[in-house]
Amino acid sequence: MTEKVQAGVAMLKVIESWGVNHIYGYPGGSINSTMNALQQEQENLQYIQVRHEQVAALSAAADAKLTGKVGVCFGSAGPGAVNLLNGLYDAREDNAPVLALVGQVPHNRMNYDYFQEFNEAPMFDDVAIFNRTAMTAESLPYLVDKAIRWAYKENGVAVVVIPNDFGYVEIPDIPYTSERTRNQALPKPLPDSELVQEALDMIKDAKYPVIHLGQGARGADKEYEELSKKLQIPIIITGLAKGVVPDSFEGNMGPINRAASKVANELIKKADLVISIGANFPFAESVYANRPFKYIQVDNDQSKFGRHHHLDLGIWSDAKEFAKKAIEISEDVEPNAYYKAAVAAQKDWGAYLQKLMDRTDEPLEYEQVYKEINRIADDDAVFSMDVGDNTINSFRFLDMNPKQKLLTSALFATMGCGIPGAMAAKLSYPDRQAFNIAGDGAFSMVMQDMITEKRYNLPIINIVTSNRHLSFIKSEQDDVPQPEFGVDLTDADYAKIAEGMGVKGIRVDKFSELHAAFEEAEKEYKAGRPVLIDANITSKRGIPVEFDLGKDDGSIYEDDQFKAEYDAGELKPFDEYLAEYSAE
Ligand SMILES: Cc1ncc(C[n+]2csc(CCOP(=O)(O)OP(=O)(O)O)c2C)c(N)n1
Ligand SMILES: [Mg+2]
Repeated sequence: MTEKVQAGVAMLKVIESWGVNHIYGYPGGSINSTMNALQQEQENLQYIQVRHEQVAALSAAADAKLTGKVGVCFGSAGPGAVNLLNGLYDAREDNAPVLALVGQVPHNRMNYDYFQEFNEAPMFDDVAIFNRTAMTAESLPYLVDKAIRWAYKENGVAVVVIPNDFGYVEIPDIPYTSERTRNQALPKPLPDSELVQEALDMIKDAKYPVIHLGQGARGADKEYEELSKKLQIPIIITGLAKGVVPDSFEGNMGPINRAASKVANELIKKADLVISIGANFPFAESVYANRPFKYIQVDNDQSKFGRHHHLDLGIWSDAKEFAKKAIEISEDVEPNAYYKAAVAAQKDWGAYLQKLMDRTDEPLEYEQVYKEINRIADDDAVFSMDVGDNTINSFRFLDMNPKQKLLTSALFATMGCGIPGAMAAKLSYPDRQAFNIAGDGAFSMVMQDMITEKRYNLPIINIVTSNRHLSFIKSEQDDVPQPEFGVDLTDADYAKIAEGMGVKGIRVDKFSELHAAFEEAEKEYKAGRPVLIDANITSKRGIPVEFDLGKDDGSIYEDDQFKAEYDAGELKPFDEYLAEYSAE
């Protein structure tokens, strides 16, 4: 006779079979059969009790972004389900495979306007690529297996709604997983040599070519460094490609747009050819859609061709394979003025940032905080970066290499992703150092979950950059004719709040206290405990380098008032470098 197993347990066994070892969520009456199953499976699947369902979904999304493996979260019917949505949208926007289990009232209570009963399907329809309600207990494990397959296939969110009573029902204990057929990697598209040759011909004809590298090039750092040098083409990157080629590589000009380096923005304005490699970013319409450069796009997904700019050549290829082929069939380009000028300009930009980081006087500023982060960061650290000015500052000041990893809510850009990302990093990679870097606004959206760091002994280094403002939005208000309004924050002592949750909190008000604070924080996390540094910085704005300042011709770097405001006397327009090296 076939053995029996509870449907909820069978469902969890399917999830485990896909290599998942932890699951984030929050209990509720309508998900209690899953809680019952989690209790039985606790040796095989760790339940992480968060304090807000959005943290569960954001953490699951972060797991997936970090490891490529499906992340799993759950919430109860009605309010729990609604709270999940924020993190699920983050997963959708950043193409992260996530499974969300959602509670529902017992099936025989459905459609009677029962307590917390909602028609949940329409709510998840937009965010999910797979969205089903279990109709029988027997189908529950089967349905979850199918949902995981869809999450992987579409790199998106799969939702399974579970009428609570089904989870308790005894069903046949037979294999429900299809996981053993999973490890069949998709073939990588190889580039057509003729198309690569066509691209090389276009590069030869271009005066100011630029490679725009996205995270599709992860793992191809050596190849792109080589290609950049060989063809004398500077690289600009999308935000998520930070660390794909090391920041120390001379040809890496950093990201474009607002959270950018000066030189990357200048180069995109100058470019007559852009070669985009596995790159996605949300600002194409304003940053480069209407610029008159020629455009080559390399992507492993042909449906993405042409989405950012009119396409002159599309090459369906894996990013690394494209670089290898281009290196193989191209000839070396002689060192030229354009590449030299870009390298020199970027060096000066780097020196400018370093000068700001090296300041030793008061008051405490964010650059000094980043210098300390760089000082204590391991060479395979994970930086979970929340949304706000830290987006700009992390791109500029973190000194990253390809072994390290930056996590954020990139396209959805939700505040509150910092703690969930750092928790996911620590749970997925217990041996790697994890930072949460968040502004005071973003931190206070999810700070209750410091207690989750404490509960599970996740030694995370939490850094709060307290500037008592929503500075990122304040700057936006400053850039248009409107007064600042609603962007100041009432100050709080986040170190004390941490202490109240049993986490060591270190408040830093002065630069002179900063070094010691980081030393103390290091001791704490090395002892296996989370720690928080509340860095009380000023509300100073970093130098704006984005396009829409009305000075598209580079003359902003000749404006003494602008340069004085940002302590940037040494910065000069890119054309000056070009003139210098062309005259050599
Ligand atoms: C959930 C959510 N609400 C609002 C926003 C809009 N927003 C983007 S950045 C930002 C300010 C962030 O403030 P803070 O965390 O203090 O960082 P700061 O910019 O001051 O360094 C806001 C309100 C958002 N991205 N996400
Ligand atoms: Mg702030």
